[in-house]
Amino acid sequence: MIRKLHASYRDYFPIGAAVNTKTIQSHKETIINHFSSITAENEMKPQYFHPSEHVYNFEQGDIIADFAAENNMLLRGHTLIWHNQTPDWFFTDQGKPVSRELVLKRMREHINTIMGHYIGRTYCWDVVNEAVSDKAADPCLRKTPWLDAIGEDYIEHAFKFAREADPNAVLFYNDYNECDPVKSQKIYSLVKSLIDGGVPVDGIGMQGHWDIYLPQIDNIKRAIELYASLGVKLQITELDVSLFRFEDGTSYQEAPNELLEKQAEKYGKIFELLREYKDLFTGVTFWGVSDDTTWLSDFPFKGRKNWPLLFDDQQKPKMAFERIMNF
Ligand code: HXH
Repeated sequence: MIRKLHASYRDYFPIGAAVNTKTIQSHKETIINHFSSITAENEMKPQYFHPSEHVYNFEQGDIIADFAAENNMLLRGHTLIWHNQTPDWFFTDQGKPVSRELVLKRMREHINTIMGHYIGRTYCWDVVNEAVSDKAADPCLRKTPWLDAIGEDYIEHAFKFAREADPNAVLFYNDYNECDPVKSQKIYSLVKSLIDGGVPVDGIGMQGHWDIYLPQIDNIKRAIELYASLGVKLQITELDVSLFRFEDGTSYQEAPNELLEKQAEKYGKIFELLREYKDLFTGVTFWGVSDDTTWLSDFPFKGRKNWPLLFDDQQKPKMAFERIMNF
């Protein structure tokens, strides 16, 4: 008898995983057994969808959307407006400086075409990803080509275009380091000013790229309460719990048991907290399926093996899985 993760959380929130066109085959059983929602790890980013002006490539995204539909899973769209994995053509005009109007027009067409293609299949979208700066001293908005080309109102335009493209999609602002007291305040201010201005933001996506030490549960709790005070929906959109502090370059061939125990404990506390706040959360998504394919084995150190997920390299449930299943 398989104990299914998503079934255990049926009365709480959908449980998702980031997948790609390879893992939906190689990890099919694990995905179907334990998750009720999927996100494309890369295939639904601007780079893939919109490689050059008026050229769209939905092939890879459709494979993932078909997999979701065949298996009755929710599909989270990730992501429309971002400074990474976005082609340069958006911000160029045959060697001339690009005009604000042209970039806005491209943004609208981009959002319209992509959301239109997946209408009725993606129930929500990360409309804008990672627009807030990290450092206390920096202005709230990260310096990006979108900001440079359009100005500070690029975010409100993105959300308005998104609402227009698919009025039923739940629209998220998504970011990382979202529990850091400085950054969470900036994210709060940004979303507050959008909502106060009547911009259609429905939710805040807390990425949740965490580790066994940080953020502390108290900071996660504080961030949840801060964001919830805006009256928006919340999701954890990219959860993983690294065995290493961000800047620590230590590497191991095997995951030390003592660290896996700490990880199980951290996951246990995180899910205890999320269950407590179940009325606020409309989804919790892991950034991968099992440890053999995690992005963290190439980031921030190329080739430094990590074990941040609930399933091991053989897709077997880890201690962390047991911990969040027993409540
Ligand atoms: C997420 N970014 C993205 O939303 C997701 O699409 C991607 O697949 C993986 C993670 C997390 C992230 C944010 C900033 C960042 C790196 C990852 O920037 C740094 C780059 C180098 C060093 C430190 C931070």
